[in-house]
Amino acid sequence: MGMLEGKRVLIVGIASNRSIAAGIANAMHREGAELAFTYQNDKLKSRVEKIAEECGSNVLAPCDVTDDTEIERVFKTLGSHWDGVDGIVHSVAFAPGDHLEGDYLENLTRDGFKLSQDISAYSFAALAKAARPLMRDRQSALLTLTYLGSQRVMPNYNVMGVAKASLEANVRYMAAALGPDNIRVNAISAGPIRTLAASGIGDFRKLLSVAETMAPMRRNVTIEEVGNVAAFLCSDLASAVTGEIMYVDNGINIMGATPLEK
Ligand code: NAD
Ligand code: 0WE
Repeated sequence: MGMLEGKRVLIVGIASNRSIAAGIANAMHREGAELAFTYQNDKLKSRVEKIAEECGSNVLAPCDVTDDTEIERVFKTLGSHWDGVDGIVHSVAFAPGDHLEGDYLENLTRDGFKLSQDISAYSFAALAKAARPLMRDRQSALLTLTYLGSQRVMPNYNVMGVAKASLEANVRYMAAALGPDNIRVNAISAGPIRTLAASGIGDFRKLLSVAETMAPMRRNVTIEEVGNVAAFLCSDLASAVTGEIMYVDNGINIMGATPLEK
């Protein structure tokens, strides 16, 4: 029996079949979960539809996470299909492109800071707030995606690092608030992966090759590997795990320096 048999999970954050959320959806489908999906805008609708179909789902709703009424509507829609929700995967981040390069302060604006916090950190709590009535008292789980740039300074990650630090603190405060409702809250801190969100980044190839060299496993992570850990964290096998930031990065985060060349 799959580890998510009988679980109903909402996937937020698919933009293509390379999205981390697509790897998570596939792993969760394989493990027996019933899935629903959101898409950010009409441009992405057909791609998400295709992945939903491959996962045996036709439950789809638009959701731009900056819009409270769209968030509300998602759970109205879900409430009409399902009597409750057992999991939400939040795989969403955004900062203005010009903020993800060069000197942090030179390129920082009040609006860029606000928008990155809104989309990348607040939205996780906003989804939890709206979903709480459907998720309480059924061994449910919330999961988000973060990156090491929250804890260490990574070149060019800049304002996103600050937003991810906020997201990770959100995980802990949400875990403390929702534990009494039997809702767990965790994050996966993934190593770098080539997705749409990464394709806009100059020198991402270089970052991937540095990561491969630094990682104890000497390779980069795949969306399938992230998907497997996501399925575990949203399953009852992880029933005592909450407030946790779990690294799925082939060990990069433990290193103090790159291995010395021979
Ligand atoms: P992706 O581009 O496939 O996914 C990002 C998603 O964010 C897209 O589906 C996009 O539609 C969504 N999004 C952005 N603004 C939105 C808004 N206003 N409303 C609704 N959705 C919005 O890229 P990805 O790499 O799969 O990113 C998913 C998550 O994984 C992000 O939180 C990212 O920070 C995190 N992450 C990525 C990497 C990496 O190297 N790719 C590493 C660690 C963590
Ligand atoms: O969280 C991210 C990236 C999220 C992201 C990506 C973009 C590109 C397009 C947020 N906003 C935007 N805005 C855009 O206009 N990652 C973990 C991937 C990533 O991005 C980096 C990285 C890594 C890793 C940026 C600089 C350095 C490393």
